[in-house]
Amino acid sequence: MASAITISKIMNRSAACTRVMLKHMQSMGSVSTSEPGVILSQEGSAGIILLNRPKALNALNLDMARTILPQLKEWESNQKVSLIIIKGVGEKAFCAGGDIKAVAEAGKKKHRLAQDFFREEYMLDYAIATCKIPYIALIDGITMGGGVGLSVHGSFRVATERTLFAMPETAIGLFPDVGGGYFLPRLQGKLGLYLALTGFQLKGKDVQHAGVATHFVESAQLPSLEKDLISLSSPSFQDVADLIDSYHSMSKTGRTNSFVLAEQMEKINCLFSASTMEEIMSNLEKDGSAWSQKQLQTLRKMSPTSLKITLRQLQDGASREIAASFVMEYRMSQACMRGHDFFEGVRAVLVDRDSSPRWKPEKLEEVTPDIVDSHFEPLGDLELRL
Ligand code: QUE
Repeated sequence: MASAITISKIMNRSAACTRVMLKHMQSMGSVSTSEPGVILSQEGSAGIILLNRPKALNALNLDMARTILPQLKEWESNQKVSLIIIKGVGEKAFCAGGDIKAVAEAGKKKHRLAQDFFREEYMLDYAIATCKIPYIALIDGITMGGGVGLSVHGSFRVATERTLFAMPETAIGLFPDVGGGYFLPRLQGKLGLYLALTGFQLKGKDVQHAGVATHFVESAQLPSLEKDLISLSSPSFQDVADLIDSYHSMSKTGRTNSFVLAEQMEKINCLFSASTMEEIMSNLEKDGSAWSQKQLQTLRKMSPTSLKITLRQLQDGASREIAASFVMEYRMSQACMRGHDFFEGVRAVLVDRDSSPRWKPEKLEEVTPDIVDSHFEPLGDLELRL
């Protein structure tokens, strides 16, 4: 009897232990829960990627990237699959970013996840950018950071009235990665740099005005669009474009509205065309308008190191091929893992949520050219190879 109690106690304890371990491993993204983070399926001639972490706003983790990449490659060479659709579960988000909290935890402990996550995320983004068949991202809801990487490089990006776009990484001591160095400097004028430095959010139709989305369709029409896409037989890029165009033309939302930043574009192009962060700040100070004051307030909250490396990233990325841009960003990501601000930014914004990060260095002037350069140094054996 006594021994039975002991055994049951031990068994209980070991079950509790297993539960704790499992929970820990799940939080590290190394074990899949019963509910998969991403669901891959094939319907008609369409490969469908469904991001399935609604409670985490469908944020991308390493498991999801590892599941999607080989399937994307397989569909690309599969004669029976002629297009790929990616979407998110739930009404709130397409994909709110990467699972940055897990990456920060891993980075602090020098765990491999901090190397692997960025590498495999960028490999996936690059595969999307070079996908040989039409890739259609239905960005219905929050689309930030990592979610932008899963959509903006695809051939078709459909925004809805619920789309909320941002590259907010300078607020967490990071930089607008996932190919931001490539796509942001290719938006009109200095818009991309403005979005990158300030994390400004674009909504709905404006996401298409900016060129982040190729089309705008009301969210209520998406199920019908999806059905029609799936029904296309051996469609070309042009067939897909024609179909999405027809939905786009049917949309009544904001057809006459102008771009939310239309009135500011002249100032953005002028004040953000300086070649250093200090000059951009002094341009805004000299301009002195209410709008410029507001931008200064925003920029002063961001990591000074992030601001400077982001400026350099977009300056360099403007003349790079997309592959070279990802290689550069991987170097930057690993430099951020060696530094201070990323961990502090994640603490302040995502963990403690006190919105009071203490950046090091604290002032733009203290971020020396050597510090900036150190974010762009090659990584030897650890380089991203595409
Ligand atoms: C700035 C950011 C991110 C952010 C918030 C910021 C970011 C990111 C997330 C995020 C959101 C939802 C999640 C998650 C992460 O929030 O990059 O795991 O479920 O990924 O102010 O850069």
